[in-house]
Amino acid sequence: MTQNAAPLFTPVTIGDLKLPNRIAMAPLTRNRAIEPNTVPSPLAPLYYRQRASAGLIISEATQISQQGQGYIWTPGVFTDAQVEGWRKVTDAVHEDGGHIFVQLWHVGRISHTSLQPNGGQPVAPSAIAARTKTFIASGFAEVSAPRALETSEIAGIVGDYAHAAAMARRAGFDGVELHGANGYLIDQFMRDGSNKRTDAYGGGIENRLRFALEVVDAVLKVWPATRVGFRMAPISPANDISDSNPAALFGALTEALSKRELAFIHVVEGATQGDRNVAPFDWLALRRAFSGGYIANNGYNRSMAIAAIKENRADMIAFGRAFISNPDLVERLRIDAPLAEGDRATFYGGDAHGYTDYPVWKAT
Ligand code: 8OZ
Repeated sequence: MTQNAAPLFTPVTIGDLKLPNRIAMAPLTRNRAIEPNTVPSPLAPLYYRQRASAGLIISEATQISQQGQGYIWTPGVFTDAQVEGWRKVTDAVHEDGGHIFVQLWHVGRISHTSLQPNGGQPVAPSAIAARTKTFIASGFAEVSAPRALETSEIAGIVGDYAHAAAMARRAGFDGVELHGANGYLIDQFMRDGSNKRTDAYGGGIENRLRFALEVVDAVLKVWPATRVGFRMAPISPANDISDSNPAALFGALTEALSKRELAFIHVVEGATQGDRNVAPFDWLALRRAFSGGYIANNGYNRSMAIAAIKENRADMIAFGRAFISNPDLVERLRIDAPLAEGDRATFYGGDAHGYTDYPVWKAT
């Protein structure tokens, strides 16, 4: 018997936004921006419009600066041309009644000299290379060895976040999500496997959270807290990241975000795109520690999502890959229609094929 999807279709307030359902579109890297200036693809307005029935869309990860880019063809939100491209996206989503936050991203050490300003080294809290790959013009490549940021450089990066946040307002986004997950710069500062600094940004938890919270506070000068969210992946090993005590670290982070009354935390439960049970973790403790909304992500199917909302373990459920191949995922979940499989070959890079040409469900 089909499980009733009604719990997913109760309205929810996130920050000050009243959203019609509990289904969020997770950030999805699709690598279709136009180089050399990483302007959103002319296809992006249609792609996002097709998915505007999501209660909330989080955009693909979007770099805040050239230094923040780590993969070819990912969009930025720091130049006028990028803002113009994004404006077409936000207009399209709003015309169809949706809401969209931009995900602000700095990759830190997950980058390659070919993408960095003047071909320089990627930057990181410490000069420790991640054992992982990125993709560049010529295909997959080992990430380049990073250099450790000087203490005096950090304020400039915080300023880049504030600048991108202001540009996001001009682009018509409804809010911003800070990408604090998956082993990128904010996560690199937070976790002790990648942060071996001896200045005020390294050492104990308070110091390792300093960069993340300076970024949050800078963005809060540009946006009200009701329009700012934070994505974290407390136990994910994605991009070779690790920490000796994730419960303490992410508990302290969540408390600090709660004090600032952010709109939501968006939590990758388990290994990103992988095992939800990669390590034990008390997700409910994070939910309880946080004053705003809890968006749960990672490997949820229809029945898991319904149960999580019914049992009040989350306010929204973010679906990632299912949204690539099912633009009408919201309707399919409602009527329990089968989900289309995505074509991996067109996930990252390419043209309209595998991007804007997935059909909506039709009963036969
Ligand atoms: C897949 C490929 C490249 C980047 C993430 C932004 O994991 C990403 C990403 C995902 O957060």
